[in-house]
Amino acid sequence: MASKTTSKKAIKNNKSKAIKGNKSNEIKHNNGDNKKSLDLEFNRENGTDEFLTTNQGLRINDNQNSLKAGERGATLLEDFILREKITHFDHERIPERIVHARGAGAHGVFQVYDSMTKYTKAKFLQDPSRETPVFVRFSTVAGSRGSTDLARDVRGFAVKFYTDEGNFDLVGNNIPVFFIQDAIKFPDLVHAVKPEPHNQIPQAASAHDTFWDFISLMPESAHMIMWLMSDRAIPRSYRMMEGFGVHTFRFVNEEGTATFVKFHWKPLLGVHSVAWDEAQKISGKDPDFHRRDLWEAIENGDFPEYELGVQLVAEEDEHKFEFDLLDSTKIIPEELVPVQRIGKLTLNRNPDNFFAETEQVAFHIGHVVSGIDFTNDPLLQGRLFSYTDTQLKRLGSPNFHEIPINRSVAPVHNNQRDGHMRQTINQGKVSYEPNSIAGGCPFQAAMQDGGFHTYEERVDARKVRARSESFHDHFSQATLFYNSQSPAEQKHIVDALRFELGKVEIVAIRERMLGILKQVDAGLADKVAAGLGLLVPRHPEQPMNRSFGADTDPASVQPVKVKSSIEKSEPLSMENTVKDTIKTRKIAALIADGFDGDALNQMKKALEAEGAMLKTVAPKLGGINTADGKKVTADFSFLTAASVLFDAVYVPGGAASIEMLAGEADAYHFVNEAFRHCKAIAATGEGVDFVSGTFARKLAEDDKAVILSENGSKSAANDFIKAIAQHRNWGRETVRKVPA
Ligand code: HDE
Repeated sequence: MASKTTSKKAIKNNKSKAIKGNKSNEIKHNNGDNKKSLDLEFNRENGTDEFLTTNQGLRINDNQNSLKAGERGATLLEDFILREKITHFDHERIPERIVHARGAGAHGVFQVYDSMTKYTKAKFLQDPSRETPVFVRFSTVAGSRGSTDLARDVRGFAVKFYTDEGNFDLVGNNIPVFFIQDAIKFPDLVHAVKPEPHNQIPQAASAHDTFWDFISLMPESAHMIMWLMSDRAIPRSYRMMEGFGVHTFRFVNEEGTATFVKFHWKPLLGVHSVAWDEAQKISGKDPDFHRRDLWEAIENGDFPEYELGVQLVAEEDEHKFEFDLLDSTKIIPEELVPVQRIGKLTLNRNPDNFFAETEQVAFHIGHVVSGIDFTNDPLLQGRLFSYTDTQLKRLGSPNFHEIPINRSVAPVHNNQRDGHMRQTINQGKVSYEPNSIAGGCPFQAAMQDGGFHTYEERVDARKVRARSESFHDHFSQATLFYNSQSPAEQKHIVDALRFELGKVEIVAIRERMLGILKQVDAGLADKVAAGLGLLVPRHPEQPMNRSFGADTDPASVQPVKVKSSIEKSEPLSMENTVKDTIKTRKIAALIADGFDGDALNQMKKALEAEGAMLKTVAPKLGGINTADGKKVTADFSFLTAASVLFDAVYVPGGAASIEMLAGEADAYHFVNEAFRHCKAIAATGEGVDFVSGTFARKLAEDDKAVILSENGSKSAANDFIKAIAQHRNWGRETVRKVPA
């Protein structure tokens, strides 16, 4: 080990020696070659061609019978194999995340397009040829670990970048704002939304009294509520939703110049959602819908892709907006500061083991690298405390960073020692600094060696418990969001509010919420009130704002509505998203014996050429005969599939097939429900009769998403593809009603 001398030269020599000589697990984690990628090989185990053993490596001879005093006798305490197995089993669970318990993870890579050196010295944002490994975990927030994927909820979008300079975690959501402005309100918010404490009902749902009681008293949540009641809260797929860092962060460059930055993830497949009725049905038919969708896409090689976007604001422009950059209930409208797309995230590998990776991954907003720094956003500041604290509870030890999925690929050297489940075998007798015995190792790093140097923000203030007046506008961006929605999206918000408040039992809470909605948009409040059989209160209850202490005069902190400099923001509406691709979309073809095999093949080819998938659904599983006697294996039966699990439906011809389908209530329901959920429907040959028969009189002539072609022309496939790319024909909702 290091010599006892403390001369500068000796220290320098020892520095390189110390790093090279390290035999700890970090290096082994990288397969011993110090390669800077996330390589979990060392920890993998699959038992192939191996004997069954105990945890001590002893080969097990009988895994079927415990050790007994005679064949019919009592089990013996001596049975160390039984005890080891059962004990391990008894301890298999760890506490679920207090929020974001339900999730799905994936590995991938991130690559920057152009060097961001002008703004940040973060190395992973410098070199376009460099691939940085990442692990991403998507989640819902309110539900427990086994709850449905399709709850109306915010989605977590947490990304761990394993950079050469240490881990950077971008722990974001699919909604760019948050309910509250100050971290001190977070436990209240979460208590309010979680199942009610007396009976643990409802699971994974905000539609209950305590949530709306809290929200109706927290007008600062108005903007977030607009997003939560919009279709953003019921995504079609994790692959088709945006992500946001929410808070304003700082980039810092080599010169020490800081720039405010908001992070965005933009999915290349666009932002798409399902219908609320559909979401509820999916929750029953396939509660793992999003998890499965992500898994299957990656297994199929359809790697989900998102571009990293940044909105950059110079330090000197901090106060030029009508909102406060430190207020997490506000966005920076893209019209004011455009989003620059600076790199791409590709998810290309499923985890090997859900528990080891997706469950044990520990994100923390405080995991940053040099070149990325915080702001004083009071929500962000509180999060800086919470994430380490929660990992200690959940993973049970301060050594959670040593769990393979959490390990930095940059070597870790410090004087932290011991604790539960320590993996690293630290060598030598020195575990303190300064020291001379280890030659001063490990050393502090100067800034030019990548040492993290906190941005030196000027602070000159009184110590207060208060909120800045610049945080008092609670409604203008809620209104901006509502105004930016298409008519169909606005209608969905009204319906969602009617649903949620309709489930609230205490009428006073409903009324108080109407008072809040009135501040957002009087028309919106009226529509919701009509659905609830109530009137919008003329004078919303005062004071609504509870964001002040006991000694503050409520009149001095009333919420205000600042005039927004823009009235509409296009990127806020999903109407304006990517709609030129059907890549990875799942289309059902309804078939029965005697179906037109050629028509199905043609359609399949056309859809697959565009990157979509066609799956057959039949009255039974197994072989289904085409009209000319060939056999096709059905992918699903009407029992194992439902229209809510598909993006579109196609009914090929074949007289016998159609006759058989005509006797299947589920086949009718399939098409009717697809129609109700505004999906594209195509039929060729005799399939046209079937589709027409389902809601013949109700079919709008001008519905471009229903393609009927008796002779099965090629243009039918083209029109079908165009209609699927539109995602949904939401306009249908208001003109045609279908009982499904
Ligand atoms: Fe979190 N949040 N959060 N949060 N959060 C957690 O950490 C917390 C907030 C977010 O997939 C917890 O490991 C506080 C905003 C995601 O593992 C916990 C506050 C945003 C995930 C916690 C917030 C998030 C979490 C629970 C208010 C979007 C899942 C388990 C001050 C920018 C990460 C855990 C994963 C998880 C605390 C607000 C995103 C308790 C105190 C705002 C995506 O530490």
